Amino acid sequence: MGADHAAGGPAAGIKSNDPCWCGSGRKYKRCHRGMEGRVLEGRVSPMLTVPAGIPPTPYYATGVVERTDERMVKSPEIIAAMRVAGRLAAEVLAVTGAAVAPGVTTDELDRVAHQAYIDRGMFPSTLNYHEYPKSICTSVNEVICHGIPDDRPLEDGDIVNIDVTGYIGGVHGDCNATFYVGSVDDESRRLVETTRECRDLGIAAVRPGRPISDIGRAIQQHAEAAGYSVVRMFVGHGIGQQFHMSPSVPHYYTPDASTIMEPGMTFTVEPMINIGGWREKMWGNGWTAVTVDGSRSAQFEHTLVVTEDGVEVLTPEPA
Ligand code: EYL
Ligand code: CO
Ligand code: CO
Repeated sequence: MGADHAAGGPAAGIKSNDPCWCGSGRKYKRCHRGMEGRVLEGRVSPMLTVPAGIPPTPYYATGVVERTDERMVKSPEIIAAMRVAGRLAAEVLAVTGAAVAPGVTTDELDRVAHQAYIDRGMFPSTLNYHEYPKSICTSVNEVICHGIPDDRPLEDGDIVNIDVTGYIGGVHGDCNATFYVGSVDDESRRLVETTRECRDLGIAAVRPGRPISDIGRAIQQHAEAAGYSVVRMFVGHGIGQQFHMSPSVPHYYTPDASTIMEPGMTFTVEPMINIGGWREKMWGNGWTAVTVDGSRSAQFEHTLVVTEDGVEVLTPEPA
């Protein structure tokens, strides 16, 4: 749509039933109305390589992910390895976030992150995961998640989520944060800060002996009190030797999330919060989700472990 036809934008005074300015032959209301200002799919550069000395993920060579019988409750040895992977992933996130600026493309952010993983001996977990082509996800404005880094330069006023997952010592560490590009409007800033609070309130609800549904209840309560909605299609996930596994961690309340939290369980909390409605649609690339209504969406993520008396964040922000 659109980019395949005429360049430019709507003439002043164009009406819903007028032919669209783009030359598609469709009515404006069935074509570009409401699409102005939205993020467009860009060009994706070739997959980067990783030096041979860094042990790859089990799926890197084929793009096919084999399930194993990994337990939700990890051994002390695995938790120790996840502490290392989590700390290093958080460093990669901070290094990449520091490169965010107007005019920088999301592909450039991917190259910064890719080198930061390598510098720390990590393999980028997303690389060829189900054939995903990049080392991070970059989700701009109304992109909810799984934005693929491309040639779109960041614009002053954008918000961009950077999602980092790295593999080292046989385990994954997964974290993300939303960053401001230049000067961002007050409503977008309120969205981003509320979303960070949602993540942290969800984490604060983690306690052994309680159901996972406590997490989504805390998040949904805070998001809706602020006038926002919680994305339903994407959830937090168990993590360890596998990137994604049980349990599923919804960010809204559902009695289905009845798994009781136990010391040693490791999973992510990664709420996606929208200014408008919670509904998503997928881009033609099959990976990227955007809000149906074009409203902005923000996200923050940590990997954590349930402890005897609460929770330990495995992806702490570097001091
Ligand atoms: C790859 C594979 C469809 C990621 C996460 C990259 C995306 C869409 C198929 C979850 C699931 C990151 O970081 C994640 N969660 O925090 N798939 C992911 N992909 C991908
Ligand atoms: Co992630
Ligand atoms: Co995740």
